[in-house]
Amino acid sequence: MVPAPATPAAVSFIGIGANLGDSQAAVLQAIQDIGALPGTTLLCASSLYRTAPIDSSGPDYINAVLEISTTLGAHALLKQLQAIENKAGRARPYRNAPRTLDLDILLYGDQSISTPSLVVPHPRMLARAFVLVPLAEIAPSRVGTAQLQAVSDQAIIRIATA
Ligand code: A4P
Ligand code: MG
Repeated sequence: MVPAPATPAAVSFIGIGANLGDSQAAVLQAIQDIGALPGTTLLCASSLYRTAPIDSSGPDYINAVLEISTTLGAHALLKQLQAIENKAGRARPYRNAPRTLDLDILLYGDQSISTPSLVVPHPRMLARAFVLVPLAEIAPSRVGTAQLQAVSDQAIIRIATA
């Protein structure tokens, strides 16, 4: 029998956010859960950051960004991330509501994806310090100085290593 061809691994960046309950514990648990996904290796985790809500409400957020290598396709990865959000008790009462855990695919290889359920690169990532600052920490070549400058009015404080 001819073995199935190996799925090539893609490097992907995942944004993590939480601002309900024990947000720091939820982010740390999510990092473990993502590293344990099938076909997935955690390459790098940013520090944890405390950030003021942007277009959202409630307590400050805890945010971080991960770099992973995964053989999951982008839509399969999204499904797995949503299962981790659900395990953390994610509810969606209204758009941009405070949340126990939010996992966004920021980048997936060099792919541009535009489907009803998945848009990559994440369409709002360049407008947000809570994405760009942790991304610049672990992948400085992916974020320009001008991009960081453009979000420098948004409150963000590094609080811990992951
Ligand atoms: N979806 C499409 N593209 C993607 C993608 N690249 N990654 C779809 C993940 N999901 C993607 O997401 C709604 C739908 O987006 C999903 O069903 C999926 O198919 P959701 O997680 O249910 O809802 P959401 O989180 O409210 O939407 P989204 O688009 O993730 O919100 P934003 O724009 O990312 O804003 N302020 C601070 N300080 N820190 C934060 O983390 N987060 C938000 C969320 C607002 N303000 C914040 C923070
Ligand atoms: Mg989301």
